[in-house]
Amino acid sequence: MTTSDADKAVADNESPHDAETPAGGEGPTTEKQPSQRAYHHPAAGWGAAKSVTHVLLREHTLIDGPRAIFKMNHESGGFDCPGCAWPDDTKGLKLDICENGIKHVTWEMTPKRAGRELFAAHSVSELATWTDFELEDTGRLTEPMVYNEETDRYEPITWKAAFELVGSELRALDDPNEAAFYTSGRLGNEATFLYQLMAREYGTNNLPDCSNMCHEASGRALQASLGTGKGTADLADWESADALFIMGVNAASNAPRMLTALAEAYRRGAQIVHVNPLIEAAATRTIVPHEFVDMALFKSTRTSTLNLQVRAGGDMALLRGMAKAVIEESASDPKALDREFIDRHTQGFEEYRALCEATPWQKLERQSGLTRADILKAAEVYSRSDRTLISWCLGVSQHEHGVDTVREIVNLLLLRGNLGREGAGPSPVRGHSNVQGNRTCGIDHRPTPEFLDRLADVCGIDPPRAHGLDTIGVVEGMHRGTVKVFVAMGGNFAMAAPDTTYTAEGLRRCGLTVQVSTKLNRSHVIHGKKALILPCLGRTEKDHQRRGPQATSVEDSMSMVHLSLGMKRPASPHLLSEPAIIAGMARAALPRSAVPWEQYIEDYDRIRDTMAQALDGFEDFNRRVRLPLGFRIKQPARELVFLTPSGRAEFSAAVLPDVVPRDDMLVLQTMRSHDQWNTTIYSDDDRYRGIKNLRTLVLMNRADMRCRGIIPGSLVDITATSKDGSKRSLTGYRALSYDMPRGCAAGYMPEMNALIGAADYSTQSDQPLMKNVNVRVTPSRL
Ligand SMILES: Nc1nc2c(c(=O)[nH]1)N[C@H]1C(S)=C(S)[C@@H](COP(=O)(O)OP(=O)(O)OC[C@H]3O[C@@H](n4cnc5c(=O)[nH]c(N)nc54)[C@H](O)[C@@H]3O)O[C@H]1N2
Ligand SMILES: Nc1nc2c(c(=O)[nH]1)N[C@H]1C(S)=C(S)[C@@H](COP(=O)(O)OP(=O)(O)OC[C@H]3O[C@@H](n4cnc5c(=O)[nH]c(N)nc54)[C@H](O)[C@@H]3O)O[C@H]1N2
Ligand SMILES: [Mo]
Repeated sequence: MTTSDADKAVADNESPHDAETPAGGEGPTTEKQPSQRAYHHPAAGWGAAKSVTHVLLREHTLIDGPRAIFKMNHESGGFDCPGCAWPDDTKGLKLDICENGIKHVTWEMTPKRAGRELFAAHSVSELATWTDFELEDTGRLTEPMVYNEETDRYEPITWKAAFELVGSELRALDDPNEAAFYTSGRLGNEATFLYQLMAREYGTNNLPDCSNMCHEASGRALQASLGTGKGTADLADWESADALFIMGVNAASNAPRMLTALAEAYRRGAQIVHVNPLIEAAATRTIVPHEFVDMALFKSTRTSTLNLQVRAGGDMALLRGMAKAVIEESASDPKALDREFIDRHTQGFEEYRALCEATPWQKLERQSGLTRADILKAAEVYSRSDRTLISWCLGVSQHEHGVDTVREIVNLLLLRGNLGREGAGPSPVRGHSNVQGNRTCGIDHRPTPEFLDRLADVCGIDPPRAHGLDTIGVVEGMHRGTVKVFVAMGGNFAMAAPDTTYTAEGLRRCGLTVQVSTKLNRSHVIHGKKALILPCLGRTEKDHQRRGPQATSVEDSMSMVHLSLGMKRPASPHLLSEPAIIAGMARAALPRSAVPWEQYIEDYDRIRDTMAQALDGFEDFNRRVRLPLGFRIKQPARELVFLTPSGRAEFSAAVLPDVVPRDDMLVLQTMRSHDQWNTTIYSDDDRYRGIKNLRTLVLMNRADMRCRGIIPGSLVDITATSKDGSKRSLTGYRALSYDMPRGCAAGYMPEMNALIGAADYSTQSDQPLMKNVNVRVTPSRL
């Protein structure tokens, strides 16, 4: 069961966009015909190897590329793969690399340069007409640039003058809360610590980050249930679990190294249940990337024992159904529940049990989109397993009731004591390679009083106590005129945030926008009245400071912290490191600062010494981070210490939401293709889903197409209805039939952010509803 329209080439190639709605996000312009053809090969393996060679050739990095790759993720030295947050092998990593990590690294190492000549030759209005692929394809940024309104061009500026511009604009604000400091999850821990310190010494907690769009729901749910914002399982647990539930993640594309863990799990006889409206490549078979013998023999391993195609947002009903089945089973078999664990370590079980018992099967079937028999199959896998691990990503978190669903995951785990022991526990797959470290090191618009007290003590600052703005809040603030200066440490806010037009208007209303970046993107050409581009070193590059070469640390999805050391010559001699750029801005904005910014930059060990005092779990940071595999941040919930109000793990008892779409609506999810990294699009192909030369598409169930009079491969218009009743459309998208439950639809981010209204965020997590867009799809009026 994969794509149904095998071998079908689709005709026509008209311009896909509604003139009024700038979509952006496009991949390369192509004359090639779009096509859809079922993908029958195992994930990773030779398809991946071929694709890697293609990328290395295109980027002319055949020599440097492989050398860098062999340095990646090494236990002694080397840099951390910026591709994703999957942890490195606990046994000492040899060559667990993946196609997409390699693509990501070579993208940074491109020999192309976006220097001053580029900006002299093209006005910003002209650059704004380029596709996102074309913008990034200009190569690495080389020196600081400032926008000149008169010439409508970016022009070179010295670092000193650039910092002074940031400083004077920040000093001129009436209220520090008129500034916002965005982080994309690439930023290393040391820079992260300095960044939040600067914002807080300056006087604001306005620290929006990409996590607001990603795992905010997971963090809040785990905090409420277990008193920790993170998962408790580590890679060793993945290696010893005997049942793994993989929910709402496209692992073969977005966390490819998980394939290795899944193949190993299959070989040792573990059960692997994938829960996803789509059967993604990781739910089939793989050839483990570093097993060269298997590659040579085309020997693949299965990575799934059961696939459950839930309806969009139907996960919570499935989980509750499983809990109901386990509770029902306990009537005849008391061992079905771990009563001792429940009694000793949890709170709220009776209420949860009553809720499960009171929820009728019929409702669970309708809301999950699965049959009772399917739910019971999953429950049986769970009941028979001694060690269960549940993993999830955006398919769970980017929903209205993401927090309740993650709490339901924990509820289910608690029933059988799947916490605080080997092979068990919750294990969210994080996104950006250091997004988890960003939170640990202080990027949080809702910091706790304890965190701020300690920061004040250690750093001698007086941080503000009021909560700050998150991503949604910042865009709204820009519109109201209450956010005037926007600083972005990496990322591509203009494309990543929902409601593309509204976000763009917001950015344009700012007095100053500052983008610290490696490559040109949409957020540089949609800017405030004044605008700066500050180019920084990438993670692969050498960072030389006064006291020698510097490494920075990162934290992976499973709380392991280790050092990352760049080894390539910087793309330009004028680049500064991210810590140095932050220190430069901070010094200019805070001339009387209590923080020794210059000393910190001379030697990052000094930043780490301060972090060791200011942050929980970072004791003896400089020594421990130099251990061969780094160190694991202590995880109280893992030790069955729960920092919750009751001091126990707390069952939640949330009402099951109604997720069935009304009338002729569909629930649209916006996802990544195989060939993109968030807003960076490498090509218009999506190999594992069998799609070529097409991004302006919507995948639908064939029956849903038929009853709307839509012919597979034809053009359609998509109209979304926002929570506030406003409507947004994309026209001329191509509808393809795909194996997924009725009522669901899927297309690509970031293009489809144009459909998501500013009001469309979860009331539980304030997370934009990126997997939960209510749309009507109709034959195109084009
Ligand atoms: N190569 C590569 N790697 C990446 C990224 C990248 O862009 N490219 N991005 C990184 C980042 S920042 C992140 S956050 C992660 C994102 O990793 P993913 O979460 O895999 O990201 P998406 O592509 O949005 O895919 C969402 C998945 O959830 C499924 N899904 C959608 N709705 C539902 C639902 O209601 N229930 C269930 N059970 N499943 C659902 C979709 O079918 C899809 O498989 O990946 C990280 N790694
Ligand atoms: N509709 C929809 N929208 C989504 C999502 C979705 O699933 N659907 N997913 C959301 C998620 S999970 C996330 S994480 C966000 C991603 O949001 P962001 O993190 O804001 O976006 P990215 O595309 O990852 O950022 C890419 C840019 O980062 C810069 N960059 C790359 N490396 C470095 C570096 O080392 N340092 C610095 N300073 N800059 C660097 C480059 O200039 C590049 O253009 O998007 C969100 N948006
Ligand atoms: Mo993310």
